[in-house]
Amino acid sequence: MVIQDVIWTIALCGIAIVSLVFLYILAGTGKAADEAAKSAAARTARKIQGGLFIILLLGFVFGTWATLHQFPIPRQDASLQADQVVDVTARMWSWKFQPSSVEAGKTVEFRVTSADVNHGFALYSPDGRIVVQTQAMPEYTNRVLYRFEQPGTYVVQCLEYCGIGHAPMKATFVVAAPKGE
Ligand SMILES: [Cu+2]
Repeated sequence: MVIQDVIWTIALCGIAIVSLVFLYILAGTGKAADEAAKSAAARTARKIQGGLFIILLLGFVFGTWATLHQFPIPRQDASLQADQVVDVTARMWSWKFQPSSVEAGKTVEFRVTSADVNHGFALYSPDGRIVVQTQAMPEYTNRVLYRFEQPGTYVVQCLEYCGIGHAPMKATFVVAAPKGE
């Protein structure tokens, strides 16, 4: 079980416990109010409240599942089996790539880490769109898989404020045209 699965399970158990406590309180307060008021209007209001709560709850559960069940970051413990691997090291205030260019049309695994503080690794395509983004963290390697379709000179920019040299912490990264087979 990887850390993401553990956190996911804990979060789901937490949501379940909070929901049960909510339902318990809702049921208890509803009964007391009903007995005190003895009115049909109070009962109807309680039913509407309960119904709305269940609809909201189901909506949140479904929304969470639908948006998170395909976690967008690859498993960090499995081999990504990329055609090319680039080691990225961030430090105040520069980037180091090993190697410094890749070939378009083949998968690339970026292994991103930091030699000092947290940095944000963002790779912009020649037309200015972010195509790869992850955190550069000290003593940890984040892995991202990407396949470049468009050759050209890409720009790397730090997206996590890291001191006086943060804004100019840029570099270029070359994606070469595919070599003929
Ligand atoms: Cu920075």
